[in-house]
Parts: sequence; C-alpha cells; structure tokens
Amino acid sequence: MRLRMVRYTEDKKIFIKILYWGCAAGGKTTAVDTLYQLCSETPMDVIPTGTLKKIAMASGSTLYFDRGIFQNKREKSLYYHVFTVAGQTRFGKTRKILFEDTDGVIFVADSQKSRMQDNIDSLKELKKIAEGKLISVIPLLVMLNKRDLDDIVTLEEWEDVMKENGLLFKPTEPLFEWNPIIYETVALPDNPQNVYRIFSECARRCVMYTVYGDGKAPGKRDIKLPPDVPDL
Ligand SMILES: Nc1nc2c(ncn2[C@@H]2O[C@H](COP(=O)(O)OP(=O)(O)OP(=O)(O)O)[C@@H](O)[C@H]2O)c(=O)[nH]1
Ligand SMILES: [Mg+2]
Repeated sequence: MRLRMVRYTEDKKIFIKILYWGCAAGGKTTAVDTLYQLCSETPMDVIPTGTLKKIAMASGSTLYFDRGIFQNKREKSLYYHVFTVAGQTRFGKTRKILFEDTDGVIFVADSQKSRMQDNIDSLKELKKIAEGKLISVIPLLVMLNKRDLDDIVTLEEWEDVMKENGLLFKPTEPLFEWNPIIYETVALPDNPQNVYRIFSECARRCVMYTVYGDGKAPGKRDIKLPPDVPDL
C-alpha cells in the first residue's frame, strides 16, 4: 500500500484518524459509545482496543474530546483512531486542533428542525477549518441523526443544505462519486440505526483515498480491480 496521509509507527502499525464533528448535543458521543458497544458485543470487522476515553462535563457534554481505538480484524496492523469534538460553540479552538491530521470526517447533524441553524453553523465552521479539503482530500459522510424523534427535517431538506454549502456534487462533476452519503441514523444504543454502517464506509473511503488516490479522492481510472483494500 502506498500511504501518505495515514501514519505508521515503528512497529509498522497504521493509524487512520476518523473525526465525528457536529453541533452540541447532536449525538456524537452517543454514536461512538454505541459503536463501541456494537463492536464489543457482536462480531464485526473491527474490534475496540481498550476503553473509550471521554473528557466530559458533569452534564455529559464533551469538554475536550472522546477517543476510541479500533483494530481491523483481518488487517491486524490497521487501527482506527476515532475522535469526537466538543460541539459547544465556545470550544472552537479545541476543535481546530483536533481537526489536524484527520483522515475522514463523519458530520453528525441533529435532525430536529429547531437545531438546523446550529447544524449549519457547525458545517460552515468545519468547511472553514478544512480549507477546501473536504471530499477532495478528506472523505466526508453525514449522520442525519435522531430520526426517532418528531418534528425533524426531511432528507431532501438536508441535501439542500449540503448543496448550498458546495458539498454535494452533480453527476457531471468529477467528485460526484465521492459525494457524502447521508445516513439516516439513530445513535441510541437500544435500537441503533446505521451507526456501524457509516463508520465502516468512512473507514473504507479513508483507505481508498490513500491506496488509490495517493491521499486524494481517486478517479475511476485509478481504481484497479481487484482492490487490495482491506474488507471492512
Ligand atoms: N432521541 C435520540 N436522542 C439521541 C440520539 N443520539 C443522541 N441522543 C441524545 O442526545 C443527547 C446528546 O447526545 P451526545 O452524544 O452527548 O451529544 P454530543 O454531540 O456528543 O454533544 P457535545 O459533546 O456537547 O458536542 C443525549 O441525551 C443523547 O441520549 C438519537 O439518535 N435519538
Ligand atoms: Mg460529546
């Protein structure tokens, strides 16, 4: 594998950094908690190593970040460092630092209509910090979370937000095939929806960008079959 973005350690371990980003109380910590639980209890293609580290306030809201490490079961040298940012507006500086060296982003949007402006502000902040690298260099996926609640936006309404922010390409545009998939999710552990699927797709895209795109979104011609991408 030709690797640029992801990091090696001396003992040949490969680390991929996946960041959950979004406004306060959107469900980032819950999603990673549930991911941990799912991968611990059911045989999945990744396993958590150690416990999930959470630095939170008494309210449960994240103060600095959460961090979990997952190992790919087939490619045992491949690890995923999973972080969540602290979503409260006042923690902007911490979020900027945490963004450094990120290989893939999962944007967690709170589906409730009342939270739309907060989601949009958070998306714009992410765009600014990413300096044009989203999708072209850093794969992006979206959790449209809390689908179990009432008074939520439709998938189409969220697609419009993505289009308005230049994050959803037309079929004629080169990055179209790497458009962020918008997953309708429930992050709560009792009846989770799409929590593992989105993580798995993000991890897969990070590896595809690295192996076939030399750290960028690969073009169709760059992808040679059969892919030597670890099966996630
Ligand atoms: N109904 C519902 N509630 C959810 C869902 N996901 C998270 N929550 C709830 O939303 C609240 C906030 O969740 P957190 O995971 O702490 O949110 P966060 O994005 O980490 O927030 P910050 O750390 O402040 O950035 C908690 O009460 C969760 O139980 C969901 O899919 N459905
Ligand atoms: Mg949190």
